[in-house]
Amino acid sequence: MSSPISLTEHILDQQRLHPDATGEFSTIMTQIVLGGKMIAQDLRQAGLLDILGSTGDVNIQGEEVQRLDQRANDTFVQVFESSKIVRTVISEEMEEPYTVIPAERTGKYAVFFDPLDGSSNIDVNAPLGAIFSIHRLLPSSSGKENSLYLKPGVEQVAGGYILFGTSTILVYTCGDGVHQFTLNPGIGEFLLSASNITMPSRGKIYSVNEGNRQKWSNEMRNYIAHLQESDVATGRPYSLRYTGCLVADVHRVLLKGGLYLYPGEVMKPEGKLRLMYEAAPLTFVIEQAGGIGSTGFERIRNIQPKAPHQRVPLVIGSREDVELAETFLKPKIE
Ligand code: AHM
Ligand code: MG
Repeated sequence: MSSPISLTEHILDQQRLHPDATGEFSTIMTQIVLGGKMIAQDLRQAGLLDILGSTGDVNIQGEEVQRLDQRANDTFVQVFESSKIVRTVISEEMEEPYTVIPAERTGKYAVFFDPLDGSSNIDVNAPLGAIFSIHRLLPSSSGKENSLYLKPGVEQVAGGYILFGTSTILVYTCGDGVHQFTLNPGIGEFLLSASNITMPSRGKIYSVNEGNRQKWSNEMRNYIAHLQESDVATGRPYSLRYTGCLVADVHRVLLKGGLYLYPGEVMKPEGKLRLMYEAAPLTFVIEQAGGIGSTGFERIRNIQPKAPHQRVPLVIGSREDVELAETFLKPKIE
């Protein structure tokens, strides 16, 4: 039996592949891991501690902030504050980017994160996630702070997620394959549980909030109807699975194939999910495993962001499934 590889060792091994690396990136990854472990510990005891329920506040997204959302956000900010390597953190739970290192000092990285994804699952002991994306900044860049870190997904240095499910797992990519680590709670370490994950080119499951059907375009309704039709040759009808936690649904897609969709709606074409800390990092992971992330019209990785909390429609999963969805969803040129 081969000896277990911890996530810390894995990060350092990756660092050795880059002789010019200063170790700053590895430290950031280690901080994310620490934040993930602290949040996992909180979630394990959530029903026993007084940390469930709402704070009474509404976030930048117009959504009710849960106490655990706030606590997870504070946890990540604190770990980044402790070593002052990340220059800026941008979170779903903070209206403005948070400057860890004042502008006059250097700081090569910005981290985008969704500290607790799937908030509606908090009070019912269903899966939750955290999503992160790391961008390299040009320290000498001048111009508006926003222009330093609002970069397309294709320029991410790393992207990944933590899934707080029946076990806690961390999945990440630095553009060199997708690797999965499982938290061993006894020793408090994430251990490598799958490396260089490749996903099926086509699946049998779709994941979407079908309660929104009346709000969708005809093209979207036609695509879902297509998946629900019987056709033995193409493996239809597809099964529907939807957890209410994007990370959990995308993780299933990564391992089993198929696709997750949160489309735009006729009255809200931008959809619900956020480009920089939901769609882009998950697309980085899925594309490294052989899949595709798309809006249905264009590829997520190519979108030039205009604002930190920008929303995008998301169609993500197996290559053939997403390509077919695009043929339904792309506007037809008459
Ligand atoms: P959140 O980051 O505020 O939790 O919102 C994102 C979540 C996703 O995890 C999930 O897939 C989706 O929103 C669920 O939304 P809905 O309840 O509209 O289906
Ligand atoms: Mg989210």
